[in-house]
Amino acid sequence: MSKKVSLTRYLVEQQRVDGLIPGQLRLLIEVVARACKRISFEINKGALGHVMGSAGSENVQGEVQKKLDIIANEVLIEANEWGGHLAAMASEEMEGIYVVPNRYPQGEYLLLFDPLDGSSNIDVNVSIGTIFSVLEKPQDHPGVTVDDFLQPGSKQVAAGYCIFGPQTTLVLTVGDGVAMFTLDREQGSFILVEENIRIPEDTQEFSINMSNMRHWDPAIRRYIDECLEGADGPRGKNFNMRWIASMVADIHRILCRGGIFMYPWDKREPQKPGKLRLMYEANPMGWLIEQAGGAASTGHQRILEVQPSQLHQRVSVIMGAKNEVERIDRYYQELEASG
Ligand code: P6P
Repeated sequence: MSKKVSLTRYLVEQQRVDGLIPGQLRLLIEVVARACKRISFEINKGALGHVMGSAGSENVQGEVQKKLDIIANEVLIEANEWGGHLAAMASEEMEGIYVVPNRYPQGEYLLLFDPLDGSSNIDVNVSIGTIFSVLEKPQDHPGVTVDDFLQPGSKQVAAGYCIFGPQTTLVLTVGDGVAMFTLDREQGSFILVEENIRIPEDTQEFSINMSNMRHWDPAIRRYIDECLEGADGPRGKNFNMRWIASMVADIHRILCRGGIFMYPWDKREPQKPGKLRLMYEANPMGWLIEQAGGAASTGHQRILEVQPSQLHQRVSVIMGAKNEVERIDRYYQELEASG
């Protein structure tokens, strides 16, 4: 019977090995994991828990909020505000930052999250997830403002997601590879199931919303056309396509079996760089993908090097198999060179 390594034991042992997880960060990760467990239980109630459907309100993005969006946001805020490990939080569901109230001690970390990504899938019982990213609060001034959050993804000290599907699985990096923990519902704890996850540098499976094809940039159109030409075309191999329309589920598949995920800029809203959010979707997912040996690009630069100017800014997302991402980057460069 192989020993069961809990999330707590993994974090303590990692701390001994590489010192990447100071006490406050370990507490933060464990609190986020406990909040994800609570969110999982709420989701699993489904219609029996009266948590399905719309909340009748809109979020800062102008999107209809699902009841579970709001529940997940509240669970994460309430779980994290009193522990003394955080200075402030930012969420897709809140316009401004949430500064830890004065009645609680302030910590040195900033937590950002999409409390429930893919929520359009809630009512049809498709996997959804919580995405989180951790930054250090700048120590050169007292207090905390939204500007303290505007750090590139390369400054993250922890990132991960919890996917709520057939299993509830937490996926985490602190900069020393990617590990996966599945919730043992009998014990109520997350148990290590995989570590040192690696994404193959090549793939035959792409993930994109094909209904947007007529709106794509020519570089993306060239890449997908070549994939569709299959073995008879320039790629010399056939491709499969998957699109779950839940970023957490699509990225989880790539971490488990490889592939490339794209939500690129398109001309439907040309003033927006993309649909997905930089700070609490692309940055955490991009770091996980890189830590697993993949690449994460906007088509023009490494996602983790984008200097944020706004908390909820969007970004073009191309991430997964390293050689495929680099191919698409080349197609963008060739397009620009051709004017
Ligand atoms: P579309 C979910 O709403 C989300 O933000 C991501 O999780 C997902 O990848 C994308 O939007 C799906 O967008 O346009 O295909 O519905």
